[in-house]
Amino acid sequence: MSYHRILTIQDVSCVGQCSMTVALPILSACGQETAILPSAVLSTHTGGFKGFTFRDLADDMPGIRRHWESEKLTFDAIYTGYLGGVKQVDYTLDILASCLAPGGRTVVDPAMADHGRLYYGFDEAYVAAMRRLCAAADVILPNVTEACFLTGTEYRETYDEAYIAALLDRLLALGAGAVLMTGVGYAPDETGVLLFDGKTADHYRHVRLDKSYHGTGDVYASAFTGAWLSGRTPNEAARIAADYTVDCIRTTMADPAHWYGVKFEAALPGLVRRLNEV
Ligand code: PXL
Repeated sequence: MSYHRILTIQDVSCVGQCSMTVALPILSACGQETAILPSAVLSTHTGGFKGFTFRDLADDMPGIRRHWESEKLTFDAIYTGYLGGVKQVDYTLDILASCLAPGGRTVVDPAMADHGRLYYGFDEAYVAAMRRLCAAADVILPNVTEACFLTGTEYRETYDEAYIAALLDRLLALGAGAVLMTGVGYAPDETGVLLFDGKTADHYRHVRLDKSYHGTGDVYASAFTGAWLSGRTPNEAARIAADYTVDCIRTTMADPAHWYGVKFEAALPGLVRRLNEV
């Protein structure tokens, strides 16, 4: 397994099993050195808790970048998730420009929407900023809702292959190297992930469990990034991450009181075993 230094930039939701509290343990379990840059600190995530706090850390980001530049610190990959505001997105673009090692990889999860709606606090200006960030990425990981916002496409609950193909073309036209779309399924009991690089489209279909949780996109993007950087091809990493995410959801469904995130920890040993298989 190869060892790389990954920087992940996203918020810290102190409670809620999403963003940084998911990315750091998963990337570490994938055997990767993980550096973090928190873009904001929230007491909880915004999906279901009332009255959460939000500390914007955008103004710390340029100073952190300048220090890393002076120390000549660079990263083999930079993986971004929920950022929290337009300023954070623009400062993230500066960090990509100056802190990515030559040949380094950029993974952007435009975590901002689900089920046809933007998350609390986001607006069209944030969507426009996220388009700019996606343009700088090697791989972007939108769900269908995010794909619609990014491309100005009408959101549909049910769709056919032509609708997804049009979304993929429009997403790639934003400028990313490849699109790994999540939550793509054409039947009620199936979902999947679809990797498209402009030439080939690889749709990995799997069971759709009848429960949706916050943070599963973060679990998926973290496992994909970790598996890819540990030496798997993007196609293999996409499948490994999908199977892991299904495992996390299945584990969580056994505990109906656990509503705010997925119990990704219990499934980690299985992910590590899979990555150690040759
Ligand atoms: O990616 C999910 C996520 C991350 N961070 C915060 C969120 C959410 C989803 O709602 O609110 C703060």
